[in-house]
Amino acid sequence: MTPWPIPSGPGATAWTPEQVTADPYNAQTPAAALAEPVTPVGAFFVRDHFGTPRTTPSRWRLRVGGAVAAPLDIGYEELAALQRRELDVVLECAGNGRSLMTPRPPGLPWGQRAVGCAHFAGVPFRALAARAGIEPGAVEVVFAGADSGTVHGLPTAFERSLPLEAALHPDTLLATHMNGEPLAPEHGAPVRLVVPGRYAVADVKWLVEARAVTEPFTGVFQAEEYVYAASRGIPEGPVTTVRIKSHITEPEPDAAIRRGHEAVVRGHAWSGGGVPVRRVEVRAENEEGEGNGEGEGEDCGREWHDAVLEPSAGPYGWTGWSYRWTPQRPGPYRLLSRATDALGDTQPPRAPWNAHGYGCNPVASVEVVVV
Ligand SMILES: Nc1nc2c(c(=O)[nH]1)N[C@H]1C(S)=C(S)[C@@H](COP(=O)(O)O)O[C@H]1N2
Ligand SMILES: [Mo]
Repeated sequence: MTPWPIPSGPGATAWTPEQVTADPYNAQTPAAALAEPVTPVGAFFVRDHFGTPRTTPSRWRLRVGGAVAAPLDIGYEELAALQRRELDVVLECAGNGRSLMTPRPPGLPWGQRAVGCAHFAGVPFRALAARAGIEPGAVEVVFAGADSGTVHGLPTAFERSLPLEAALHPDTLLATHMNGEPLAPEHGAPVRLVVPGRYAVADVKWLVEARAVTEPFTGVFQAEEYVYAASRGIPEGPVTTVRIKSHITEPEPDAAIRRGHEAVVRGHAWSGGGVPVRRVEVRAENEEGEGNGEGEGEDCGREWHDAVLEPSAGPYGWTGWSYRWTPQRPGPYRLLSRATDALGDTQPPRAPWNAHGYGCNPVASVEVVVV
């Protein structure tokens, strides 16, 4: 494995996620850590439904069965010896941003920081599928975690399925490492699934079973939770591909910016399905609808300006962007960012609403004051 640089700087090791619920533990990435190109593991958001099952690599086994010619059972050492792949991947909870929706749908009240970008290493699931020999009648693969509990009064394990073509995609990984370190317990140690470009509910942690099935899976986390339901204007069905989104990591909310001085507006943008980000635009609005100070004739703060994009960290990582802003007039401002991907999908002006509060990707905004 290539070593991965651990972010340095004041407080880098002290970053801890901001707790949203204690039991099970759910926490979002702190703002300072989100500004890093790669989110440090210790600061990375955590989404657990049932708590963290503990095991060790030496006790861990993965069963591959169901509609296969030759079921197999593999241990950590044997898995780790197979050909590996490394990818930068944005993990975003489908419920990220839910608290921006009105009325607020039920579910964890995530702000906009149930997201992070990490460098994962692992073995493509297809290598094991090839050994086991998926039978022709199979349509999906169900992936199961070691965790279980009660949902809607019924006992259930954490299980999610993928269509065969997604399960067998060369970038769908049985990940063992995150940012160059063996997976941490809260992020699925010793092995988790990573399905780049899909909402992170697909990334089953503490993976213990993969079974090929001949009928679409209807488990609670597939057919009841993590579905777009009662959507206004968007197709209903399971959450799959991550929607185009950007966030602003600098300046921070309520920052004071000096008039006539250049300030840098900065953030990341990402999309799903391996589709690259093509454009990020920034707009500065003030109360009087004034322009952003870049000269006369500005369209009263209603204009979008292209941000400069950094080289992306591969098809599934995020893209850093920046925009240099020199405000001329004092007062409160709202800075907005809007990303567009190579398919032309762009962030909507307002949070798109659905009953469970998924896929919330409105233009990002931060309020600052020019002094
Ligand atoms: N086994 C298991 N895998 C799981 C979950 C879970 O509760 N149990 N939560 C899922 C959800 S909804 C998300 S958003 C991601 C979060 O991954 P992280 O905690 O490593 O950030 O894990 C997914 N994988
Ligand atoms: Mo999630």
